Amino acid sequence: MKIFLVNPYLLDFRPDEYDAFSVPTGLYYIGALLKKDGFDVEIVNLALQKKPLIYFRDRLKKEKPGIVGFSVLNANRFAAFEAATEAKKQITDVKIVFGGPCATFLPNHLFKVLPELDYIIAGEGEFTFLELARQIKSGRIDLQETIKGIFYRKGNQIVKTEDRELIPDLDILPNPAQFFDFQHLSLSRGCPGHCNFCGSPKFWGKGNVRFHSACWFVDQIEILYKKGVTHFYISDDTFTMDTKRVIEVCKKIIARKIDITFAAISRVDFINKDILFFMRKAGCIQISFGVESGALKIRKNLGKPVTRERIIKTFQMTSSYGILPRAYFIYGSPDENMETIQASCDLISEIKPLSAIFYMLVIFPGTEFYHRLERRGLVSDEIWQEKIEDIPWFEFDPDLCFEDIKKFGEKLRKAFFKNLDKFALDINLVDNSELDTEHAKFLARLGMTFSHGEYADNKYVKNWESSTIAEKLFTKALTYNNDIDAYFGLGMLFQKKGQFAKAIFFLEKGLDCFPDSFDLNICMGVTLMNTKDFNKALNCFNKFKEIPDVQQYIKICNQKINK
Ligand code: B12
Ligand code: SF4
Repeated sequence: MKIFLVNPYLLDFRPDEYDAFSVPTGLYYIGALLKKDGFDVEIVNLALQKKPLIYFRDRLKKEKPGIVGFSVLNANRFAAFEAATEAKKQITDVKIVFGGPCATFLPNHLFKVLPELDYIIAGEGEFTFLELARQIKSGRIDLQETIKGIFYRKGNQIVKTEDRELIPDLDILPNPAQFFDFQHLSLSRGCPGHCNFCGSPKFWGKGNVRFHSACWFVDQIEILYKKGVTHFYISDDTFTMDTKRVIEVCKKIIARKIDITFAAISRVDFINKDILFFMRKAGCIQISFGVESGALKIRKNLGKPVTRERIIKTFQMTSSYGILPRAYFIYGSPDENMETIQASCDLISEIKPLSAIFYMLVIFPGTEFYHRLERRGLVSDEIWQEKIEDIPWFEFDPDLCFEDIKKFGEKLRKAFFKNLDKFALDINLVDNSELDTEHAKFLARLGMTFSHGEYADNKYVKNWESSTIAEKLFTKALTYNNDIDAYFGLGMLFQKKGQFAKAIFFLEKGLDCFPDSFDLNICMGVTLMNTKDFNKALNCFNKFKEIPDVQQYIKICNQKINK
């Protein structure tokens, strides 16, 4: 039987946002288990399609799935409704199954607004979906009440079966990397935290953290690496929760010579020097921390009462190991005012994050804040009939208004961008020769974000010259190691400024170490063309004469030489 597992698109359009298109990891896990059981599974990513409904209709007509499962967040529920309706229109006896956080926390609403919906799978979905799919395939759907963890219709009623126990050992799940290619991984499920704005504790079970073994996890990375994936996002709520396990993961990545980079998410109170050292050596380039606020009162309101000292220490330690510390801040929380926002700005100056994301507090069903509003009768399922992705907290807080919220966001963003040049130039790396190569790579990569990446053209506050900062970072990188990107970055910077002698100086040094580098040779060739040294330029281009883009340079050089 064919099964479609669908990632619906978000309600609000996000141009060029990678995050908006990526398939939830859970769909790969479910897909792997179903495939192993003999089902013919297709992951359908509607978020990637320009005309999703037309695309989906074509696939339904051609492939005639027996079951269509949707991964439903509040933000993509309308797309799931639209696609589910289309599926029933094309294939009358297809079964529509919803899973994921929105489905888990809003079952009654979803059954009410979508007559086409047959089943909801609550929480962790793998074995529940497998049992359901087997029953649908065998035609024994009369036994549906025996499947733990589902909601279904019985006449006008919505029936919920017994809760399904969580999978105790995640390693019993087949490795999705054997069947699919992807970049988002998770080592664990659940989080020891209990933040009032987060749905994770209720979804995955409070205090109920489960893991993969280091071996299973690294096998997954290795399979994907061999298929060509070299950068990963580790999606665990708190990746560094189990220090011993994470160090074991890192040691295995290093021992198996898996040459990757990865970014992870963690909490400031689950970090130490040992874990940072091994994570860096294994390829970690960024850790995101939910700092949330600079005011302890607000952090307490949000349910994350970590101390200021701990936050500062963790940020300082993380950047000192050559890992980019990224801060998440929330604004518009209960009790927020200009003073608490100022406290966040002050904290930003102390922790010196090298990337920061600021978002307004929004709430979802399944979070403590949502329950508080429900208890006060301020929200109910009805609100989700509106075309909204989420609920901004300030709309229910008499002490907050939209104008204030806008000012809070602007003030925070300015506090970050205004000082970003200092944060980058103040980096104090640990003195450890074992990390010299990594330090150079870190500084060069950061330099690139200033010279060519997201900080090159900063729309918020531009009171610093990004190319000057980049130059300093590239130069500092070279004090640690001969780094290819640092040479390339300097070559590009000076070439762009028309300072060709300086560009040639750095590119020559780079080419001494990396004579076969495409980037260095092409940059050198173009710089030499600018100095009218076409013979030497030709030498650089000729190394890559089979590449179509290079042939135009070769042609120009030959014409100039023959003149
Ligand atoms: C990592 C992550 C991301 C990554 C996603 C990476 C990826 N491709 O997987 C990124 C950064 C891209 C992201 C983006 C967003 N995220 Co997010 N994200 C998470 C996070 C922290 C972990 C997700 C994860 O990997 N879980 C582990 C895997 C194994 O579980 P899973 O994918 O959920 O799947 C399991 C179950 O949910 C269920 N299931 C899921 N789908 C289906 C489908 C069927 C048919 C069935 C039967 C079962 C089922 O079974 C699966 C296996 O057990 C969660 C919080 C959390 N801990 O869950 C938030 C979370 C899911 N994100 C959330 C939000 C709001 C978003 C954004 C909308 C943010 C924004 N404003 O842009 C976007 C939407 C992106 C999109 N494309 O739709 C909310 C959703 C709340 C809600 N009720 O809707 C969460 C719960 C965090 C929170 N605030 O509480 N996110
Ligand atoms: S916000 Fe982060 S630390 Fe807090 S409960 Fe959610 S996942 Fe855990």
